[in-house]
Amino acid sequence: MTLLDKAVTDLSVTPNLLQADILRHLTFTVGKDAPHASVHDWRLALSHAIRDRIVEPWFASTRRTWAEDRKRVYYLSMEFLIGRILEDATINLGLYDAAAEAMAAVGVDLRAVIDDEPDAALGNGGLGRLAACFMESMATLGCPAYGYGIRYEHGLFRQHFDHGRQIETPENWLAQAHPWEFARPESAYTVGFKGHVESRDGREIWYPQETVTAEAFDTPIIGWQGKWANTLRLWGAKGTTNFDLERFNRGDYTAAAEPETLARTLSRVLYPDDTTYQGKELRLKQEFFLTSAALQDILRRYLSSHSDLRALPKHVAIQMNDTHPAIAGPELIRLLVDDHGLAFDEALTIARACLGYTNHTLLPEALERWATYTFGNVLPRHMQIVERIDSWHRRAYPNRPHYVGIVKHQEVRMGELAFIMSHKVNGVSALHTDLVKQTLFPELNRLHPGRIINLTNGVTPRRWLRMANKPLAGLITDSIGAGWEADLDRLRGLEPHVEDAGFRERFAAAKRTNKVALSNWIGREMGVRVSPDAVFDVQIKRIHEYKRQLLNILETIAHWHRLRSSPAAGWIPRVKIFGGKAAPGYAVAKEIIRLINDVAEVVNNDPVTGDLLKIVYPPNYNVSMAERVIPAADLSEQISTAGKEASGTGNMKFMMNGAPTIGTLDGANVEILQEVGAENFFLFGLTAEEVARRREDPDHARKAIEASQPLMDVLQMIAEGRFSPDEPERYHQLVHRVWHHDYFLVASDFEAYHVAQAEVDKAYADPARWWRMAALNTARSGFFSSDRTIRSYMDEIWQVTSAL
Ligand code: B1H
Repeated sequence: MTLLDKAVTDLSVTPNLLQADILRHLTFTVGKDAPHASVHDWRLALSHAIRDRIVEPWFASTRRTWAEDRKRVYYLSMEFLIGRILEDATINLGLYDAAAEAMAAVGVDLRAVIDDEPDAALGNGGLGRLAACFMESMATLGCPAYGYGIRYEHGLFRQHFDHGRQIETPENWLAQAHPWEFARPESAYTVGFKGHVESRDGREIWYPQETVTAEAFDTPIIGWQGKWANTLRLWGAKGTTNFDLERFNRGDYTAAAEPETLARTLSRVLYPDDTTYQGKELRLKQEFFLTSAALQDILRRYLSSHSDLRALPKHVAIQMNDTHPAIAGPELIRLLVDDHGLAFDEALTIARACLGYTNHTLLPEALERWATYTFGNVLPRHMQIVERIDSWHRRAYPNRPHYVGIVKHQEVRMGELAFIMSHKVNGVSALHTDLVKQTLFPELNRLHPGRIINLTNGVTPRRWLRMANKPLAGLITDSIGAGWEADLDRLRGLEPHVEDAGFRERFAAAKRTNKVALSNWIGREMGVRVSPDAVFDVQIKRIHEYKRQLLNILETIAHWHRLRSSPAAGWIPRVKIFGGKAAPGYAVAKEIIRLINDVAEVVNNDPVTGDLLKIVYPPNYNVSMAERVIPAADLSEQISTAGKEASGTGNMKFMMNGAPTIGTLDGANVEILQEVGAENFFLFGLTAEEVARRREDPDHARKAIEASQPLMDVLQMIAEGRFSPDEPERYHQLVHRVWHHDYFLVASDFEAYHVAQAEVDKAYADPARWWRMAALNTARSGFFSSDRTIRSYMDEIWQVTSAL
């Protein structure tokens, strides 16, 4: 029996053993006596008992990778939006029932323990959550991998509402003990900034002016059924030297601590921007901090068992999650040339063979470009290397249609840098990848045909179905047997069942269980009573103009207006659920938040419409809220302006959980529509091509508004202060923008959306039709497992095989 097999069989522990371990940890790790232990104490004790069971498969995986000299994947990302760990780890180890029993035996409710864990919110939205799903899939598939990120002391800000307005407060997830990580102070690297470069004997020597130490913190990531575990290694920044004792002794206490404080700012807080980029020096430093520490660690590990750096690409695949770690190209070259004495061209070839770049957005405001002044100041040696890469590329590909380059108009363009330094570049949905080829990198694509490939995103079904939706997961297993969690295409086996009225009733009952639980939570948290008989219509994601929460709320107002004019017309009740944060500096997005809250206040207190329409916007949307809301959703709002949402991943989670989409032909919606069939999807709106054409008419918004009486009425009501009676002019600018600066085509898509929403009501009124649709969404969601995505990365980019 191999160690790995032993580790797996050891998982079949009895609750009694687990219970003994929990008590042992409560006593000796947490230092609490059971009669006085709080839920928090029990959570720490249980987490340690579960972590103990991860450590063996984790070691076994690492040992196996060394013993077999396997190629490793390194996933570099500025964000890992992990959420909670305890429940996911417990389920992947197959210990959920044992844990529930063990906790019950000591009089504690496992659910309360699980809900006590703060989210690890080290990310903004889709890009960070994708990295977390990928980590779980790589562990499930036995792909030897490390995630590299930053251990932010403060993750994404907490949101609350004050009279409808978003207020941000710092998040402090490390205020409580964090039981999942192992500090590795012995794995530390020096990272430099600024200073100058000297040439000596044909060699360049960088003398940084500032240095910080990157210290490793490791969190094991356990895959499905505990067969494999990988490491998420997050870097914390600290001062290179201890604090200045001389100054301290002189009584200059603040100055003595200053270098330390400055160093720590590097891992202090996550930038709260999602798809907008600001050219802040600290951000550039964070990006280099992560990348340099990761690459030094990768080379150290490689050189501990190999000597020939030219063979690096056979053993190392490095994936850049967007351009945020794109400094990896120049940094790898620098390490190979300056520290290990390779020739520039050789280093360049090695780096390109190791690196891959995933593009996540076309939005011009998200494309990283650094002023050469800032870049050259913070990273003088890298500036030289970037220039050299640029001139190499120009010489190697002289046949280009017109000038393409990395440095242009005194800016370093990170997209071009990442592209040129990678052997593969990928988009995240079929439509997005086409647009990357045609609009973002047309010249580079012609120079390097075949380099751009598509790898449509996916999400992990363990967290997003098995864990978050136990009623539906149970029904699936009852219907098609166990094992679908690691082979999601097997959900197709549900298709024959959808014709069975009994199955549809059970499917509806699972959904209802989730809706009742969500209603109770909404009642407790927000003091609003919502009926589980209503259609739960959900839009949860970052607040952004292109995602068009505004379109949703305008249509909601139109719907309310119609309900009021004939409240007895046999309407289907609706609950409109919103969730999401706006970047703190994004004024327009914050205005949309306030409008939604203002409309909710009026609509929820309208005795005429009563239960027919409720609007709820629970504050502080995060991963754990998504886990509550998505399983209870009837309708998934995916209504971005076509061509703007690179993929979307929330859309896939709703589909898996049996919520049909109302959506545009954007991002992965296109593929969802293809998989599920047009009769199970509420499609509306302009296509990406039509959007581009429509914008050429400078009068598009006015024409659309004048052609739609409902939209005219809605804008009129808002402008009159119907939802802001204390300040009637509050939304004048917003209304003005819809009329005159409607870049995201809210007006042009309004009527089509309104019609699609009416079709939703019609479908819901026919339970056989609705539950067939809902169940087919689940049955046909197999393609959207992140296991499928990761298998493609392994085959098409990383050239690595599973160790299982
Ligand atoms: C996505 C980002 C992003 N695309 C800049 N780009 C950031 C850009 O901190 N920054 O500066 C942070 C995030 N995030 C999202 O990626 C896309 O909008 C989604 O459509 C996509 O599903 C997701 C994962 O691919």
